[in-house]
Amino acid sequence: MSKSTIANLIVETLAHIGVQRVYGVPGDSLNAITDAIRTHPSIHWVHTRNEEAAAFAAGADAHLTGTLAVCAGSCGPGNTHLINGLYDCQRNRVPVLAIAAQIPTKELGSSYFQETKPDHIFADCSFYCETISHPSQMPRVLEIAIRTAIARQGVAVIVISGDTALEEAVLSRIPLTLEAIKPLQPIVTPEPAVLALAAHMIADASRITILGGAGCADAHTELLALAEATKAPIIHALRGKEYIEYDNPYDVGMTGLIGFTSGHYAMEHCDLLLMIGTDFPYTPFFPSNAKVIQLDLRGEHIGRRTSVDLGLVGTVRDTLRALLPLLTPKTDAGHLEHAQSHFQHARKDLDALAQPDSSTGKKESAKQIIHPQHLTAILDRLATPDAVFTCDVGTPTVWAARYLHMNGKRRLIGSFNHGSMANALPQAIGAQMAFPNRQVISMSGDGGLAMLMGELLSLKQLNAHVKIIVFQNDALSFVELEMKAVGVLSFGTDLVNPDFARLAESCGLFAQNVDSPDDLESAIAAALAHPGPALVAVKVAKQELAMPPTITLEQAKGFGVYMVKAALNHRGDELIDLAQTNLRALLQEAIPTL
Ligand SMILES: Cc1ncc(C[n+]2csc(CCOP(=O)(O)OP(=O)(O)O)c2C)c(N)n1
Ligand SMILES: [Mg+2]
Repeated sequence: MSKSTIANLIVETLAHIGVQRVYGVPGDSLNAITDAIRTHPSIHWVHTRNEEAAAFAAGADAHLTGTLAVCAGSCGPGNTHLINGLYDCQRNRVPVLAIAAQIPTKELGSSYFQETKPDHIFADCSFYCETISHPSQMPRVLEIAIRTAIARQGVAVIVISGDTALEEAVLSRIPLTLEAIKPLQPIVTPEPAVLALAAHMIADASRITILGGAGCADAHTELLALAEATKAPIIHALRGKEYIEYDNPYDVGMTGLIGFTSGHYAMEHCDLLLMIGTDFPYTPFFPSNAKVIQLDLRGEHIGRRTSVDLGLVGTVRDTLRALLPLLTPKTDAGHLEHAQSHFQHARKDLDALAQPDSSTGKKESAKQIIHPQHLTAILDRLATPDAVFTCDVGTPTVWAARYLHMNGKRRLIGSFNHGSMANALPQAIGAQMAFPNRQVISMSGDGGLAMLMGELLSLKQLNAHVKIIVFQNDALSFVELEMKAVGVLSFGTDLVNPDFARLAESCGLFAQNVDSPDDLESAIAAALAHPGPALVAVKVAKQELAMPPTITLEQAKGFGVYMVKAALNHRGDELIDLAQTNLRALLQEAIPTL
């Protein structure tokens, strides 16, 4: 190692544990760090147009590689731009280190140009946020930050002034190795007596349902063995979709606000719910009359969504391995079969909605509507077996949840816990940088894309071959839907959009607009085949019904109130629009009798 500055030591340490990329935007206060990266042989600077995008991209990189990813922002606004993306990383539980540069040390506390208090502003979106104010703290503070991000699977922030980064390192050792970090992922199981209690409860139950989440990531085999032994249907939370849904005969879909009927059915009809590695947040969707066993590595999560009869603290794979031998396999598959047939029915209905209008018997109008379900089904069919999908918060998340098929190799990344718009494009950038040869598809909302549209420029510059599919409904559609569901008139949700294809072309992308179902498949195929970044903006039906097929009385009332209000306000056109695009949804996704 060359004679080191603190900045060199930081970069050298990161490279030593395998970090290959640092996402960010440069700035005076970051100069020492960016210069150390410039001169380093194995670590690369990934230049985004906004620090928020850098944090989102680092999050996706960490999600896919399973290892630490790093982003950086200069002092003041460079820090504050990072925040939304870091919240997403923290809540997606991915290990990300943020390097937050600070103003010159001698100016601290004087309300200097760009001065902020990083330890305050990052406190809520990180597990660790410390300032390196003297060379003697290095490399210890950095090591603790790295270990915290990996051990707790979240964000750690180191704050450092430009002048401190330029100081000579006191210690030049780099003791941290990947091997030293790996044991931080432990094997945890509950004690045998608690497992025996769980086995008793399972033996006593006659209709068991499993709700699985992202905690099942490496436990597909064990989860299926549990379902087989208990004859239980498996519902997944959205973050569990990529790990649970594939090769899974017990899968009965998703529950929650954007889930579908079979998920609700399996939940409502069980007498024992097994929550496995999930922090599914929507209390009203839990069963009202069932016992609950919850398994989670984080004991503090147990019982925070619904009351739990037995909590199991442990890693999912290891705990299930310990529990399975204690179970007497059940023989009555009645509950499972009911749930499966309900699922097949719901799936058939959803798949029918993914057909173009003409194939559902609807009379062809002069200009056919493109249903977003149809678009997503085409995307699902044409994407490669190991494609990485990212989906924007808004209706693209709904369509991804319902129409993308996971297979154990494909990946799905969203902002499923933080729920931030504009996540898909920057996450796609991170995915593509981590896996340059994999197909990466960003399912972008027109609102979401516009929010971080500068990142279109990053694609060409970074040679990132991301394929962007814009669900162009000229609205903040999901919010409109939420407004309708509570009986509020749409307000502030219209979008006046540019010609997306021309815009993208001027950013160096291969691009097309599509407004007819007849052109859809060829346009998507051409974009996916293009050897570079590409965008297809698809004019999709605006008022497509995305609410769960199980519409609660409250929600149904809301729609009713909306219609009355709309009529009173002479918004007949909107009503007709809603009716046209949703008629078939309302007919085909009949409210189930639970
Ligand atoms: C940063 C941020 N601002 C606002 C919201 C509230 N919100 C949720 S979905 C949505 C609309 C998204 O619009 P678009 O990207 O066009 O997707 P669409 O639902 O229209 O398909 C909004 C405004 C949010 N989740 N995140
Ligand atoms: Mg939109």
